[in-house]
Amino acid sequence: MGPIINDINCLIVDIPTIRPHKLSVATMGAQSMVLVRIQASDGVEGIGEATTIGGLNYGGESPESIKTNIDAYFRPLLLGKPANRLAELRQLVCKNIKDNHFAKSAIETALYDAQAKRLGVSVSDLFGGRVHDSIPVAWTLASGDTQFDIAEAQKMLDLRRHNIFKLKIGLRSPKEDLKHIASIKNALGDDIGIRVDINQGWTETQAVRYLQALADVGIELVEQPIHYKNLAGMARLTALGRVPIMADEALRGPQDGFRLAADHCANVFAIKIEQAGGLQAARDLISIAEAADISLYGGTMLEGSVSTIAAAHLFSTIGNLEWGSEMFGPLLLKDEILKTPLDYSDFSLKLPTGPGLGIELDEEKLAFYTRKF
Ligand code: MUC
Ligand code: MG
Repeated sequence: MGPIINDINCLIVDIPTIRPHKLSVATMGAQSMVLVRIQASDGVEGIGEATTIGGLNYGGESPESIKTNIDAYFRPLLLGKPANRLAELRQLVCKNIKDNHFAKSAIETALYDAQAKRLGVSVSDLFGGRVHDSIPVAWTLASGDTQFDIAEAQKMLDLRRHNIFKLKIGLRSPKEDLKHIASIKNALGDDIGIRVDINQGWTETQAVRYLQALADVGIELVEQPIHYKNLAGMARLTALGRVPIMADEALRGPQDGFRLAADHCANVFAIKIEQAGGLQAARDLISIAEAADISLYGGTMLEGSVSTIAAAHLFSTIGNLEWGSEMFGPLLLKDEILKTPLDYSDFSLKLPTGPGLGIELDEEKLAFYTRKF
């Protein structure tokens, strides 16, 4: 008989950010990560993570709801089930639990970590193996202060950590945002790629009015400018062809991806393993994009190291990750819960070579940052 799932433990880990992180939906001073640890009868442990932005500011799942739902629904459903039958487990979970994509992703990541460790391979091997050993990583400038952002970007360039930047806009008026973008663009020069993420902060009318201005100041990509449900609007903005449009919040799994591709709602898909519903769902989404000639980008929910590296394993298997990634979440945090932090150098994130996710938790740090109820 194969290994069975013996236990599932779920904790919330709170770590402050290095500076306030300002999005159109929230200002973050800390990140709350839900860590899932799954123990199997063969002694193998798998780790997964579910992390969202600003409690319920970004979407329908919060750290607290994720933990409650894992403890109350996922755990009893999965205890005693075969730990190595990943496709069967995914079907069981999807049949019995609707939505809850972030929680599903944490559970599935832990199962993949354990299964890869069991087989002595890395998680990327379970998705066909790496095409890349490292992934380009953009940094998000979101302090809310133009001069601070410029200094931060210069520092990242000097450190050779990031040479692509994403600006969070949509909190201020479009005119103020345009001034902010132009100052940063002028300071950094033409060779540095700059994108913006509006996080649904604009109406379609504002987007019609200001997309050309964004293109004129040198913005290369515009992420989720309008409400995630306004797919017809996304299609109209994409058809304008003023600047490439990337879908983020609108992509909550393969079915959304299929609809967006069929209706030409975006030029680029931001792939997030949590928003998609897990590694396998994200892989399905990637295949839909590839079939539709939609470009790919590795997106983040500002996850900590566990989910960041899980996503990176999957992204390393993509032939053409045309727009790179933004897997910088751990760098936004004041401290790290891994024994060996992830390797960010030469403007990219290096994939670890060890089995599973290739990471190890620092139990003391974890205990220190774990929320005590
Ligand atoms: C998002 O909407 O893409 C990614 C980078 C960042 O600063 O926030 C996230 C979420
Ligand atoms: Mg986004």
